[in-house]
Amino acid sequence: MTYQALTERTAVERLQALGFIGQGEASCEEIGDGNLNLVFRVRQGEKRFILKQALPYAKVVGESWPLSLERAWIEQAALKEFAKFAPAFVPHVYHASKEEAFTVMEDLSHLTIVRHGLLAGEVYPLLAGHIGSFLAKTLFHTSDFALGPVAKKGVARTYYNPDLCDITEKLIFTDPFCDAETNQIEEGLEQDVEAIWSDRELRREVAKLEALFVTKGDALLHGDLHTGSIFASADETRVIDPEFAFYGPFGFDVGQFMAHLFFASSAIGEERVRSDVETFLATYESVFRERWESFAVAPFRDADGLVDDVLKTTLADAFGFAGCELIRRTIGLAPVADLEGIESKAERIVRKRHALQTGVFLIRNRLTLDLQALKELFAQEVAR
Ligand code: SR1
Ligand code: MG
Repeated sequence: MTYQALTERTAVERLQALGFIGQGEASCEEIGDGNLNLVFRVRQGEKRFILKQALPYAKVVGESWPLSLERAWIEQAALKEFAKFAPAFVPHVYHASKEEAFTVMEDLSHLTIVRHGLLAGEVYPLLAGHIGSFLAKTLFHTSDFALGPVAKKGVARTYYNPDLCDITEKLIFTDPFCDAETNQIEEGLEQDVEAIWSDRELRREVAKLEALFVTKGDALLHGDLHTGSIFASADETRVIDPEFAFYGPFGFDVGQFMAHLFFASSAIGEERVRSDVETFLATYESVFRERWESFAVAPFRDADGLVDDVLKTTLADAFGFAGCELIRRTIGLAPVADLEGIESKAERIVRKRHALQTGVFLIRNRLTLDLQALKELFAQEVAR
């Protein structure tokens, strides 16, 4: 079947033709609230499915920004790859069509998108540890350290994802640091933004981070791991939407998730964010070390101290990537509800300014920061 954007009617027809549901009545709703895809939730009696289809352009911008449909295939492949090492943390994939760029997967509507849940006052006590564990397992097991260089290259070739990487390169590392059309700068932040744009040293550090992003193929990344890409409840966590998956630096997903924990401070407070960041990083480190001890291949496993060096570099890179993400979500194309939803203009500007300042601080100080220094930074914030 050739590609056509599905409708609520044709989404049901596809599931019937594939035998997932019968010919009788079924309900279907398009529930996609992301920037790029159509998402249909189909129900028939006890049966429930999600059918997600890629659009050939960026929905958030319109047809003027064409995008490859290949990303749907990459997304389902990444979900299956992650399921090999962390099955409890991803939805089950039932079927995928390369031609029609859709995937049929498990309906997770018993859970809530974490960003929405946090803003509504929900608490996810296990989230930070779960994501630390998910990342440590999937990043380690898709890396050279677990697979060896030949097998790793065999896996990596599925994840050639230039269009989606290009979005990240532009929207995270380029546009927010110059006067680009995609930027969305709230009135009142002009001076803060000018200061960022005119800081040549900062731009050099950001260019180093972009160079890492484009050249360092450590492991299979999710590529867009923000709190809108995670479903959770008090005891369950599932990562969705890895359409930006590609082989990139260990620190990228770690930094993205950390940045979105920082954004959550407007909803859950700095104290809670501080403890979540600590749990997240500590879990990442301990699970990565466990995996290394049991599964690292020669010659890496025989190099004393190598795992310490890898973890140290990951953390420094993660701080830098978190800094870039904080800045781009504050003044770039894809803002976050954590900031935009703050009703008082004065409070919103304070929060946005703080996000920009924290972003700059993390980029500049990434090589010397450690967990202790980060805790001190948060302690100052709490005392503010
Ligand atoms: C044009 S897409 C804008 C953003 O939405 C996605 O979720 C990614 O974060 C991307 O940068
Ligand atoms: Mg997404």
